[in-house]
Amino acid sequence: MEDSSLKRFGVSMEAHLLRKFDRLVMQKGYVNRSEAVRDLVRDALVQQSWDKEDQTVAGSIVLFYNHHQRNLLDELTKIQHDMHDNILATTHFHLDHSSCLELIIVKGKAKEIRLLSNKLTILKGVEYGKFTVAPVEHV
Ligand code: NI
Repeated sequence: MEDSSLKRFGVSMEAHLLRKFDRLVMQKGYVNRSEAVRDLVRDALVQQSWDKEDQTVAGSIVLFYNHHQRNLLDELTKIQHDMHDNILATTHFHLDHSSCLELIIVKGKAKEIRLLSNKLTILKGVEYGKFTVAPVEHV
């Protein structure tokens, strides 16, 4: 059984860093600093832990790309078909004449999902790729 009782601890940081942190707390709509710190810690733990273990994760891969790039659409399709077991959904948005945004919802073993994300984001023509997953089990 996890101990979920609240414990207090002191944190020291430079005044300018604290000012920036307080701005972040406000912008993100946290009730207070504690809530923001808890969120940051959870996030850091997820990032630190999920890729080391053979656990099931779920999340999204967001890709921005130029669809005029030669072979890119074929490559994107081929990779996703090769790993269809790990892909729950793919949604494509045409942003303007040449830019596309693709949202891929993924689920599977952390290692496999990481591989899938790497294969997609390194493709020539993919200008930006953002990969966000969390373990399916409670952290
Ligand atoms: Ni498009």
